[in-house]
Amino acid sequence: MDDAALGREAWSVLEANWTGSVTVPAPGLYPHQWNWDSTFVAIGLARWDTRRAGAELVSLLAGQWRTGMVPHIVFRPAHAEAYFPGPSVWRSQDHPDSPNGVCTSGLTQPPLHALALWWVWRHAADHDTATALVRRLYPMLVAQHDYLAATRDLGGGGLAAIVHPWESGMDDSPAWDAPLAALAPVRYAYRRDGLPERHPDSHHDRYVWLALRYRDSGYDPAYLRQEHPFAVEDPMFNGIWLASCQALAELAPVAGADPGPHRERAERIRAALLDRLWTDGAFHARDLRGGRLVPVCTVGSFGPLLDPGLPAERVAELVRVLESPRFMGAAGYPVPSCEIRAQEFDRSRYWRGPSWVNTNWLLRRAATVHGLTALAQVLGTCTLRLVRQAGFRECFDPFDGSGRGSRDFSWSAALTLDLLA
Ligand code: 2M8
Repeated sequence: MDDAALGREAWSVLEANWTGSVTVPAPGLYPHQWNWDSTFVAIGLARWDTRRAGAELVSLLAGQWRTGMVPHIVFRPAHAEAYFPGPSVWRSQDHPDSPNGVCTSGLTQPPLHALALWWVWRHAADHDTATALVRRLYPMLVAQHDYLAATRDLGGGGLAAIVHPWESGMDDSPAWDAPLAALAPVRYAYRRDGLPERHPDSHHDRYVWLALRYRDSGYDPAYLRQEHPFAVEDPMFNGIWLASCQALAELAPVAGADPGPHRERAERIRAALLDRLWTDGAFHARDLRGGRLVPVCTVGSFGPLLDPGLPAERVAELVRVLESPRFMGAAGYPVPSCEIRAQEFDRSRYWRGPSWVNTNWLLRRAATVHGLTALAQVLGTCTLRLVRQAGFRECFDPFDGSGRGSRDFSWSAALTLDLLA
């Protein structure tokens, strides 16, 4: 299939998943608006349709809480309980800080929003629309970053902690196995049907149990600090936050604001990443409750590469790991979501092995900011080969490139549009 035909197919997926105000991740399985999915959709649309890229971010931020937290799901009322856990589980409307008239979850996802807004602004065909968008969204993104700094620095070292695997966007990554295993065994009555490969063992029960505990605390920051049993500093979440701080610094003058505080925060995050998460030639997640670094390396380990200011020797070490047989060197199709040599690696299970278009895009962006053009080229070309061969699937087998999970997946289509540019 030539580039033009692939681009047309990507557009038709995005059209089909567009509700008139938001793009849902995939038909059927994900009938609501998901947080980082919408940021990838905005990135993909940036060069082609400034208004719709902006609308995607605006509709997502309509779900922002008064605390600054941007929720991981913004529910569409017509499909309220079509996904579990739905609004009746999260009960956002009972909380005084939730937005009026919008039902959301109570968790967040990687803070890619400022980078996505910068991408839209930087590539916009319609410059006036993009400038107005920056002025409108800038204060909301400042509030988001302030929330992370004030409420999520549970380790006290300058990084944001995730309090649930869903917050990582890489739900059942082996990086969360040990912190989840340390939880008291739970059985929860509800289960989603039909997806045996996605939630092995009793992980899904633990996900629901963790969400309910947080909800029952009243989404209380003090509960998170003192009692919540899952708190992890993830290098991907924090690498994305750092890149978004740098993006906010670039956008600040457009909004008539001072870029200084964003630059300073980016530097603090970089220092904390190096100090707290670096070991054995790579970044590793830190389990704050277990008090240790998680040994397994995943695609999340490369998140801090998004920082152009990462010291050169660290960049070189990370790229060595990325290109080694632990990741790209032994995979036919980059980048496996877990290192291939790990016992937990599973080529067919969701975030435990398959390759994903969104993380490939992030690593291609990281390669670009470090001037690693050959690596960026390989990541772009191989990702396009995946979608050409297997379609806009949710994820892909890293050895043979066959598709896994949902079909017609929005971020796979949207980022294809960007890669074709
Ligand atoms: C997956 O996560 C949801 C929960 O948020 C799920 O498993 O049901 C992840 O791949 C996540 O990254 C993504 O945002 C979401 C929607 O595509 O699906």
